[in-house]
Amino acid sequence: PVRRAVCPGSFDPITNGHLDIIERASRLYDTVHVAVMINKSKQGLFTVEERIDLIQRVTESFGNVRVEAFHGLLVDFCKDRDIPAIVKGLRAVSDFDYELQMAQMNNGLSGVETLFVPTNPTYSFLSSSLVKEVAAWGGDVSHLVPETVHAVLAERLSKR
Ligand code: COD
Repeated sequence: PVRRAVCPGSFDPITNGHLDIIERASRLYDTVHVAVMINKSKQGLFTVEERIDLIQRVTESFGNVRVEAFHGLLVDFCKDRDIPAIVKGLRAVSDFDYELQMAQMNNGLSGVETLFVPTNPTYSFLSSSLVKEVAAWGGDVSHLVPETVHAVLAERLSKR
């Protein structure tokens, strides 16, 4: 049987921290679905289509990653695709409270399991929002996001 997992998130935009978790998941599972949440109440820097395009470009070489948008409950995304496992990165204890709550809620809703991968310490301080803030003020984020993302980010912020 095909072993599937999902890496969900906002990915606005994808960072090296996200990419590290997706790559590690892609070595453990046959197919990894990256699920990009559509959040109508929160406008991002990138549209969902742009985020998907960037993720596809930077995960293409892994060979087993599928990138899709979703709205509604993550457990429904999992149910529709027969995905039994959610893979999440844990950066610090501060992530743990909320992640544990979501994992338990999702398991209670549908039986889906959540597996936590400890973040590569190089990226434990990294988030999409900090990358955007630092880049917006001209800080160097080239070591924090894939090259493709860095180029698009610089172009996007220069137009604001
Ligand atoms: N290193 C490693 N991993 C990282 C890093 C990093 N530096 N940064 C982020 N990650 C991983 C984490 O696992 C994180 O959870 C994931 O990437 C996504 O991060 P973001 O910031 O892009 O996404 P979030 O936190 O906005 O995503 C939240 C979800 C979309 C996962 C969540 O809101 C959700 O499941 N929503 C769907 C609605 C639903 O089902 N709600 C009920 C939940 S119980």
